[in-house]
Amino acid sequence: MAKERTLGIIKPDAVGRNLSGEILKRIEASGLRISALKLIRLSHEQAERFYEIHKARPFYGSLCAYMSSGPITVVLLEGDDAISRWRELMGATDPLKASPGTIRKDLGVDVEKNAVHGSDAPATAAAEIPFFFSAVEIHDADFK
Ligand code: DAT
Ligand code: MG
Repeated sequence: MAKERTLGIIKPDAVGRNLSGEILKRIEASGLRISALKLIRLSHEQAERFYEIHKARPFYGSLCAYMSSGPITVVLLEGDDAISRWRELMGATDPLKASPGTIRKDLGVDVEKNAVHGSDAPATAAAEIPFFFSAVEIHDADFK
């Protein structure tokens, strides 16, 4: 098992419904470590940059409007196989298709307002983490 870092976002629908604590509780209960955390609001342009990979998809405009519609809680998660473990906690993109007990199944509203984001591979994590966090904002979660 490789120690990995991944980016998590608690999206505007979940922050707006006071679910940041519930989601952070699930993250901590899973054993993943939180090594950076903040509440921010993206501009529309920043959301467009973050989701640039989806530029050609029909939902891109709506996704960027939604992701800049309110504050988000952004976390850097660390642990063995953190990328796939966080994706498993999140569940499938569409809450209707997500497995029971996952965050999206339990807390997502629909395929767009699906409560959380997670990096999908080491290369994406490596690009997404510095989009939100600078070196001084990242802490060693194990205090070593
Ligand atoms: P994921 O967030 O599971 O990695 P993705 O990368 O395919 O999914 O898409 C990014 C986000 O775009 C997703 O969390 C919600 C939105 N999205 C995906 N498919 C959609 C669809 N068919 N209609 C509306 N929004 C969609
Ligand atoms: Mg994705």
